[in-house]
Amino acid sequence: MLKTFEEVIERACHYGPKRLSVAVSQAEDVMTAVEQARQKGMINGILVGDKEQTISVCKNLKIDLNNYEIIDQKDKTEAARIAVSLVSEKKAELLMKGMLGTARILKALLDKEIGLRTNRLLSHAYVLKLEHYDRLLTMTDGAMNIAPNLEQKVQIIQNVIDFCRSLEIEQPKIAALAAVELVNPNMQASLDAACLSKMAERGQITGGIVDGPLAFDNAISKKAALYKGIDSPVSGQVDAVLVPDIESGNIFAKGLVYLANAEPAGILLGTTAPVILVSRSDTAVSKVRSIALGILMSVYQNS
Ligand code: COD
Repeated sequence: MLKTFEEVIERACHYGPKRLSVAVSQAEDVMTAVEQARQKGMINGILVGDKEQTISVCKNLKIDLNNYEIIDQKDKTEAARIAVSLVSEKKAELLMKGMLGTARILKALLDKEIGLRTNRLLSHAYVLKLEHYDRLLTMTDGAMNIAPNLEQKVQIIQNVIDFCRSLEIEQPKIAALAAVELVNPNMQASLDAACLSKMAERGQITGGIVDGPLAFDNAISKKAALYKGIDSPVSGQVDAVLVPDIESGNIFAKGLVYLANAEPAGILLGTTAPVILVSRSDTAVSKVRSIALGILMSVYQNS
């Protein structure tokens, strides 16, 4: 089980280099991350974006563009589509969102002709390393599915179980979060969480242990759970949390990043190939970590 980003990066270096297609490359943090990942032997890059601006950014950063293939496309929507197509045509093994809005790249990914759709729901996972937690904590879905219903939550959980397995976690422990740990018929998240837990018990979700409803304190702390009389197989050892909707997930992750110094990594799941998807405001460090996660997921998908 990989417990830190250092371990994740070490493993990704071992599996690299993989071909990475970058959608809209002309940004310093994007190019800094891509170059660091290249220098570590994780990737070779195909840069799709405004060539003139990419050259200028790389000149400032002293990055030698002879190590890259560049496809010139100034229009961001078109650049996203080209970068996605490179992956669907198997000219690249991974995709990375560069300097463009999330919804724009998601639309290209969902495109019936060029996109990276599978028969699964696409969902996003944020991976966080927190100072006082002994392993990586994954949260889903705070970036793609706006208000998932139970059926969609089943798929989001299945995606995150597979992702956790790419981190060499044999039986990932997933908490379906709500505001309470008892079912309250007026709180949909608690009803869904109870169903998800039962569905995992009955084999309708496979490969991991799912428990819920759990409030976040009971998920993350065995002591808090026991204090409330809850004996949960996931408490205190949770690998991933399912949040009720995009707002709760987004606020959860950004709260930890800005108030608890968590450095996030982000990846899109359920696609034919992994998609590195972090916020434009996330640092180059986050982006390198996300590339590393993408490589592990790619290896897992193709194993
Ligand atoms: N997985 C698989 N297929 C999907 C998914 C999904 N998660 N979402 C939509 N589809 C398919 C639909 O079945 C349909 O065939 C097609 O895609 C279009 O569906 P729409 O009309 O619902 O999709 P859009 O284009 O209106 O919206 C899709 C988005 C992903 C853009 C939308 O859900 C969205 O805006 N999500 C939030 C993104 C965001 O702003 N994140 C910011 C946080 S960083």
